[in-house]
Amino acid sequence: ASTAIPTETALLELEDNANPTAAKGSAKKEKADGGGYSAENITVLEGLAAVRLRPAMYIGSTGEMGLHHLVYEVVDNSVDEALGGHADRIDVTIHVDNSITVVDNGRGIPVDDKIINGEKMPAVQVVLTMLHAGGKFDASNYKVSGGLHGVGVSCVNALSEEFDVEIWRDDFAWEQDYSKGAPISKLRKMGPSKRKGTKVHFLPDKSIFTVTEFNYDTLAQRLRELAFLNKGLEIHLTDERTTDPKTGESKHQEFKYAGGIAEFIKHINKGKSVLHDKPIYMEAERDDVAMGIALQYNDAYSETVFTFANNINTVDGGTHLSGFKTALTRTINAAGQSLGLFKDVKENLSGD
Ligand code: 0RA
Repeated sequence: ASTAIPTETALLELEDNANPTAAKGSAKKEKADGGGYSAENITVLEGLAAVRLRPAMYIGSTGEMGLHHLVYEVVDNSVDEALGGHADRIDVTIHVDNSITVVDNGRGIPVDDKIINGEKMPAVQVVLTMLHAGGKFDASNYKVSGGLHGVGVSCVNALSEEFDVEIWRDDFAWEQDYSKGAPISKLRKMGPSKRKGTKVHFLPDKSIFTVTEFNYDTLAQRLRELAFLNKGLEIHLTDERTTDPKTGESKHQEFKYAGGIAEFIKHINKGKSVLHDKPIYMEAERDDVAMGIALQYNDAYSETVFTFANNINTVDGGTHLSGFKTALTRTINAAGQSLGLFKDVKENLSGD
C-alpha cells in the first residue's frame, strides 16, 4: 500500500501546480515546519498523483482500451448534459497528432469561484484537478451516464500531456490550459459570446500509454451506441487523419436516432429475416427511473439480448434483465392461455 501513496514531495509539486493563484512559497514553508495539510487537502492531492502513479486502477489499462476510455470519460460528461436536457449535440474529432477534441452544446463547466481550503479557485479548475469532483456541485445534478470506470474528466486531465478547455457560458468564452493534470495558465476570460457549451482538447500522455493511436471504428461503435441509447442526441465523429482524396474532406459520420433503441434493434437485425417489420418498443418512468425496451423477433432459434444501465452495457445482466424475462414469459403464457393456444390448460411455455 505504501507505493500507492505519493511522496510528500510529489504532493507539494502537485499542489504548487494545482493552484497557480496561490502564493508559491507558502506550501514549502509549511513543509519546513512539518505540517499545514488538512486531511481534505491530502485526499485531493493524493488523487491526481495517484492517477498518474497507477493509471490502470482508474481507467482499466494503459493499452488500447484505456486510451479509448479517455474519450468515453469526456463524452460521458457531455452525455450527462444531454440527459439533463441541456445539450443535444456532441462533436468528437480525432486530430492528426492523435489528440482528441470533444465539443458539446451543454451548459458549460461552471467558471465561478469556489473556496477550496481557503483558496479561491474557479469551479472548472476544481472539476479538472480534483478526483471525483467531476460530479456536480449540487445533488440534483448527479452524474447519470457512467463510463466503464466512471472516474471523471480529471483523470483524463491527469493522463494527458496537453489538456485545454474552452467554455462558453455566462455571455463569455473562457479558456484554461493544463499539462499532466496541473494548470499551466489561469482561467482566461475571452471575448463575449452567446454560445453555450464546453470544448475539451487533450493529447494522451505518451509516457503513460503503450498505444497512442486511436481506432476510428472503436470510437464509432461506442458513439453510435450512445446515440441509440439517448434518442435524438446528435453525435458527430470526424477523423482528420483520413481525408477523402476526391473532396479533400475528413472522414466523418453522424449518429442520430429519433427512434432510439428501436433503431438499435433494426441495426442488429439487419440482414436477418424478421417476423414483424416494426420493433416492439415501450418506455416508462417510475420513481425518477426511466426505462425502455425494444424487441424484434427474427427466424433464428438463438436470441441476442443487450442490456444497459446508465448507458453502460451490463454484460452480466441483472435484475433489469431477469425481471424483463420473467414478465415476457408470463405475458406470453397469459396470452396463450386466453387465446386457447395450448392443448392443456395447465401447459405453459418456459422462459427459453
Ligand atoms: C460540473 C457542473 C456542471 C456541469 C459540468 C460540470 C459539465 C462538465 C462537462 C465536461 C464536458 N462537458 C461538460 N458540461 C458540463 C453543472 C453546471 C450548472 O449547474 O450550470
